[in-house]
Amino acid sequence: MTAPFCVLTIAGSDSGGGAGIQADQRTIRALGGHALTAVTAVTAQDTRRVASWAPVSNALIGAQVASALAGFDVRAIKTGLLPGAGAVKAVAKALAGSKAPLVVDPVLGATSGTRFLDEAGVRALRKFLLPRAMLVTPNWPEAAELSGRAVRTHAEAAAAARLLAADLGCAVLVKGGHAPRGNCRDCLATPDGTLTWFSVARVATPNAHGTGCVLSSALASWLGRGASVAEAVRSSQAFLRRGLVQSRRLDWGAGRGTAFYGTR
Ligand code: PXL
Repeated sequence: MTAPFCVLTIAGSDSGGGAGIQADQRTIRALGGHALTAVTAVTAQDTRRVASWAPVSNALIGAQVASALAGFDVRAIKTGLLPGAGAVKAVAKALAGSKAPLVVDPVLGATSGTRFLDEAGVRALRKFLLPRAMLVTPNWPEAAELSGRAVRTHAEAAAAARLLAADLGCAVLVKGGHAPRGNCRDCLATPDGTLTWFSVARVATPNAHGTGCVLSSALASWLGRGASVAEAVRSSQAFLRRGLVQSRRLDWGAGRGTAFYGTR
């Protein structure tokens, strides 16, 4: 008898199955784990836009996390969409008793435009959740908002990563997918000031919905198995790239299809 390898995702539901909880569940399963889920919000969306969404109550978010931690051997945790400062605080409080590695994907909004976390929420994230994280994974716009500095070049991404890592006391991976061209270059900064670049050939695809969700779930899965942060980044970047290659020819009509369809 072997125990299932449980990874908890605390994130929003994407009714289109592309990003959020659904992408997390596919990713965690593909990497051999069992996904426990704490749903933080429900979105109604297709490949083009978020038509409507609503937060789950802070109490129910906290209760889902508490049940996961009380009833299962949670080996790693990731957070994605958190719908406000109250949700951030509820999650931080519920996680207080757990020592499992935590990956925070600081989702501020959807690429299609909808904003999920307001400014008070960002402040709460910085204050209550990021100090507990092992790794935080902002993209360029998120790194800019978290650091209060412009991030429009790889040099600025590196500066923001360094600043945030020192400030927050956790590892910071500033993802390079928003760069206008060239390889996808992700920049990892650790609190001691070390900077490491992880570069991978960019995949030209319309199907890039949920890339951040897949990456952070893969990172949590690897960290839960004892990988170092650098090893987890290397493996997760490669995993995401394979997913993008495999899903690139799928025709979802207009809009953006899922980054990880779940094939091998
Ligand atoms: O990729 C950001 C994101 C996270 N979580 C949910 C989303 C999205 C983007 O649309 O819908 C539920």
